[in-house]
Amino acid sequence: MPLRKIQKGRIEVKQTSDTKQPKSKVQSPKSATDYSASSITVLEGLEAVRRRPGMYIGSTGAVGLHHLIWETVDNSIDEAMAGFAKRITVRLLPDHTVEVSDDGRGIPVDIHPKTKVSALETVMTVLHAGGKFGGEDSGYKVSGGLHGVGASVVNALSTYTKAEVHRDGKAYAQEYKIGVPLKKVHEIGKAKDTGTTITFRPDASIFETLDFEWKTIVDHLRQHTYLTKGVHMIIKDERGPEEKSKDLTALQFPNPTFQFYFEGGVASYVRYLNHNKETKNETIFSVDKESEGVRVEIALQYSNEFSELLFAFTNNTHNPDGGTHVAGFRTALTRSINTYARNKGFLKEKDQSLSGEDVREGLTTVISIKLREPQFESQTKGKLGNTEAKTAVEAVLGDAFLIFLEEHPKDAEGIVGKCVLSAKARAAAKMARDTILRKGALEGFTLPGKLADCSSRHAEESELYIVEGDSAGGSAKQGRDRHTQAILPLRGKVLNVERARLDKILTNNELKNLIIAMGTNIGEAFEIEKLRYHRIVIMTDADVDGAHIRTLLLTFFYRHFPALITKGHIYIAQPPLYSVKYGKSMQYAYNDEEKEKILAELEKNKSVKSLRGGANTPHHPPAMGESSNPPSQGGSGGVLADASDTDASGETESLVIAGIKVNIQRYKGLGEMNPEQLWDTTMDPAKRLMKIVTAEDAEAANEIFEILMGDEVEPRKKFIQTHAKQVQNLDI
Ligand code: 0RA
Repeated sequence: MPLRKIQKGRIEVKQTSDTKQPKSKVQSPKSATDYSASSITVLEGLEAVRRRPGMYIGSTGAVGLHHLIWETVDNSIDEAMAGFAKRITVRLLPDHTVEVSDDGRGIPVDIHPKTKVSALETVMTVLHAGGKFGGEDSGYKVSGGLHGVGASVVNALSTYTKAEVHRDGKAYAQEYKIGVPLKKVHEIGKAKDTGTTITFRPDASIFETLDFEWKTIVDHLRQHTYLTKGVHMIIKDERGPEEKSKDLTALQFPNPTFQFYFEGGVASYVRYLNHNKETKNETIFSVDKESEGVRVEIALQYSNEFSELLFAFTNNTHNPDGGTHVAGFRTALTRSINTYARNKGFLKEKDQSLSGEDVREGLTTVISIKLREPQFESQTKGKLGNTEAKTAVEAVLGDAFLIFLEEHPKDAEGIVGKCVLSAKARAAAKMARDTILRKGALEGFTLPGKLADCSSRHAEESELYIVEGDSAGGSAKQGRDRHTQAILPLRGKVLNVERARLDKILTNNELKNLIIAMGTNIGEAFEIEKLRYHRIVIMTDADVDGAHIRTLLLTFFYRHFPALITKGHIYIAQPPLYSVKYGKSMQYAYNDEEKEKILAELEKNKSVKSLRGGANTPHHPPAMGESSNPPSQGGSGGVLADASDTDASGETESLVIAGIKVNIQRYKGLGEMNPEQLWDTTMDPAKRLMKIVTAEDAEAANEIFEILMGDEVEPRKKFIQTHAKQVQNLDI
């Protein structure tokens, strides 16, 4: 199961008691049109939005702020889905202003019969005007059906908005101040093209921040471009230098213009998701069809992975918990592969069939459906509930996939061959597992002999340190808090689990010990309630081997214990890289920067006294007299060398500041620290720094694991070369 992608741009309707009260009320500006009864409703609507912005855009924080862009772009995407817009351009302008334009038909400007004002004005000022306005026969049948809903909300929450429409050879415009038109819609010139441009500046009295994040925008729009085949998405960062330099994510992308265009839609998305994998069917299967008023787009491709990767969307909103469309997909997939496999003689025995699990192994799928009235099981839209979605997806996929298999015999062979192999392997693994389980190998009572368990029986306060090597394990055992900290030393390289099946893992002693120590069991037998330690800490050396073992362990958790990651149980210890000894005092540095800082401080102060207190590091240095000698090189900890006679072997560096010798020791391994030092710098809960392992972005995490762990050598090499520095702080 892939970890879920946390959707940043999802509307979450929640109580908004914490939202800022707008400073300014909606008032009709003096220059505005004379308002009739209907404009009072308009003002009331705008007031409602400003009073409870959270109800409309989820929050008034950064997520809500970005929602303004999503809402605006969604309208242009609808126009693209209706077949009219081909290009959508999003520009970040100075002064926290955003411009979204498209080359669609342009929002109509003629007088709306009901409101007696221009249709454009209605779309921009009346809550929920868009959907009704579009109507059944406006060419929006299979769109989200929400056309224009967001425009008035964006307008109400902006101090300035401008709508410009090109239509019928003319250019029209209207400007607004916190949602209220400054003038009637008026002609501003001629136009050869058609389209709509909305410019807005969010209201600082509504939002906690006005800072847009380049990466968030690029990622969101990339995904939406995949879901809208044939649309060109252009994103430009034209903010002022100050705003731009505040956005750290923009600095990562030196190019301030992004262009996305995906001819294949969801098929392009699948190609992107699989780009580092070895695939089974070269031709990506894809279908785009309507059934029962539901538009169904599906693309899929098999790789030689073991896990499944599936992204499902309804009306362009990600549904991390799946729902009826996913259920329909699975039913049809299993059925059509079985039908094909049986007909072509892939299944030898008469009653043999492939299970859902067999046909999903190594499968990458994107499902995107559009329907009129989506119903979700939760307000966060995590899970789709419409039953017609199941029927529609089942019908569309069942037919199309069988035809695909018939028409692409080579791809079909790759797919069915992989499924049959999965079934065989699954049966073998089950047998092996059953045998092992029967033998009680994973039962909780036979805790591994190498585990130095803690005395506490309360999982909430218990920690398991996975330590690289027996010697570091020894230091950790002596230095730990026995009541709450357990130590499990691991010897040698952990099995590369990316490619390993469950049965192999269960015969690997190191991993078996770990699973038994954790108490949760694995695979179908996994029970998180049985977890014996709420914090599992990976503690490896600060060298290449350490980084490798850490990555292997992370892969192991990611592949086989994703719940431990999502529930925040996995941590990475942060041992220091250097000790800097100066006279009788010592400080630890956790990276090169810190070391330089400490040395700079020494230079500046030229006094031993000023060193004490350790303001340079987030950790407190040990008190005077307490294990302040650096350990001997390569020693197993415990034997202390006198700092004054260390040699210049490259592990220590000596310099003289203000007549006093400064010794810098680089810790290559945890084993070089004695138990007290290890406790002091890395394990003491009161002082230590630990990294929590999160998997916020399934796609990104998955990709890194694949690059680092997969079969392909080239991408791995490239990744390690480009990220050599950051890999030390791999935080997935
Ligand atoms: C309703 C009807 C028509 C166009 C639109 C809405 C429209 C809305 C937006 C919002 C952003 N871009 C847009 N482009 C178009 C057209 C009706 C017609 O011309 O027949």
